[in-house]
Amino acid sequence: MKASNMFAPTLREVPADAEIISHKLMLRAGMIRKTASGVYTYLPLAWRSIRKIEEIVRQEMDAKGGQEVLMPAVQPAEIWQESGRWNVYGAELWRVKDRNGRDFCLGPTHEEMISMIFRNDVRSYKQLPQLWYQIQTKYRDERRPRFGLMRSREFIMKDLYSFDLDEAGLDKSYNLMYDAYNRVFTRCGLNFRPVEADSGAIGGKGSHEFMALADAGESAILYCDTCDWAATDEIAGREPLPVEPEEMLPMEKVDTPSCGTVEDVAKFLSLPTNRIVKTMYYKADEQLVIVLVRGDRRINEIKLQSLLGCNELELADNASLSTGGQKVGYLGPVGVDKIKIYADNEVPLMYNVVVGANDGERHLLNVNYQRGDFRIDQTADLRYLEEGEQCPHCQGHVKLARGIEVGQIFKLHTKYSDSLHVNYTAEDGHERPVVMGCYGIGIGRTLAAVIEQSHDDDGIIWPMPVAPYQAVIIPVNDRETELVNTAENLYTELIAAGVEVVLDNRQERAGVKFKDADLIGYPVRITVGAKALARGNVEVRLRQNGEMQEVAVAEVKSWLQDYIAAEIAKCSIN
Ligand code: 9G3
Repeated sequence: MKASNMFAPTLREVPADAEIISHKLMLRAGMIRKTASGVYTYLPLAWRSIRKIEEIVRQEMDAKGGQEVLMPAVQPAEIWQESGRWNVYGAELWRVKDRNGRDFCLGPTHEEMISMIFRNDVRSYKQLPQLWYQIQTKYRDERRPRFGLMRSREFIMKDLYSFDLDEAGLDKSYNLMYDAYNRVFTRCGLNFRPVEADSGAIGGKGSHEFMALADAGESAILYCDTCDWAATDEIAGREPLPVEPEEMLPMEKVDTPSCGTVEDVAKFLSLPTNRIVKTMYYKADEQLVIVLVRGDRRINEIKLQSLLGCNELELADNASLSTGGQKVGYLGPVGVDKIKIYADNEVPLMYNVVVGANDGERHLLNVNYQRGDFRIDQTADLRYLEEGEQCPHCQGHVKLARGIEVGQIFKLHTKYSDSLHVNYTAEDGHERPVVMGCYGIGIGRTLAAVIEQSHDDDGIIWPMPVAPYQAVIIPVNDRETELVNTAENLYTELIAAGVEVVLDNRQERAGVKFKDADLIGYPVRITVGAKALARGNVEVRLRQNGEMQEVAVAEVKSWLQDYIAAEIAKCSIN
């Protein structure tokens, strides 16, 4: 490719709405352009990298027995009505009408669609298992699209669906995909961790998210600094540590003026916050409930909502607490009879705790659940696991990291086979529901994550396997014939050898070409200059560490082929 013709509109500055580095760099390197909020055009450089990521994905899906299909993006409302999801999703489901006014949606995912295809044409157990996947554009009308390709309204996803005879079959398919995902992200040069994930609203147990570690990540991961345990902060948890028994002291009511928070009360009473029990009122589908958690912990509303099984969950505002003149900050469980009380697992083990007195600006000291001072209707793991706690699996310690979710795998069990009656005829002649799994990879997100993890102040540093081009040749001027001819001949030789190389033949100063080369992030920069050429050499510079060396013109091709092979091998997996 000659730079004089390459469409890569690089920028010195970026629009203010680009907040994270990958978004800024993809705009500045002339890789993407915004067409509408959350809707992007992939320009040539981005599209080359996207296609390389897709090729890696295809190879690994096919290696596990995946069969590639391409389903429509436009989906008839009927299949979503049959699965019961048409009314579950709100504005995020991108609904459209056809010329006859019939309802469709632009597919955000394809469980319904793929289930119909299976239901229409697969009958016998002999045909199972089946692993079907596609790489296709998805639509989700996000309320707040941002961060470029990280959270867009139209995005490319690889989604694979597995169909098995039974749970044992699903476990096998799930493990095949788990392994395939480790291979895909390793080959893309990503630093990632598979983490146990909340299987969310789509039901079924068993889900892992593949997180690319990055400070710009929207997900919080907790992992152990010693063993390979890792989980999203939404589900991470551990058994309560054993508590030293104490003599239960007599309950006592004390004035605690202007102590609205746990910290205020702890300071006023010169007690650590872990001697206080926080009392929070929530409205669960309009029903008031009380949640108790140790004073130094945070309530995990994902776990709470899952326990309560409610659709809406929000902290009760003061207005709904006006019962009996109670004040926020002075609420407690003692003496409460009508409202259901849920407590985190740590609470019933505590001794001589402090709670709000439900009586003006006062607190109760030495409250003991084990003495019956207050009621708990249900105890569960309702808190966030905190950084620094002991690992749930070993003596190591919990660390916190941000992550970009680039892949997610789910065990669906028979969620869709039940709702959509997707059955097969078993060996014994009985109809059985097929057992499903679904497995997604965000292709654009993977590209963005690579850039988040691999850049410097000058621009992108591409891992070789997903670089848009592998090398750039820069003649330092366009006047000296020998210099220009050497650059041209080298370019022709490398193209003939199958090296993905750009010749920067623009009428620009060398400095501009060097800046663009660093911004775009070509892994290798080959500079053709008079001094080195006088010695029969060109200068080769590695983008990943700035190392420079002279290589004889005649040696460049083999030197480059070896370097490219070595860099790809660094990202390969056994
Ligand atoms: C919707 C809308 C948004 C959605 C969904 C449905 C997420 C939805 C979950 C999944 C599960 C897996 C196959 C590939 C991997 C992920 N957002 N999910 O079902 F209607 Cl608007 O998509 N699907």
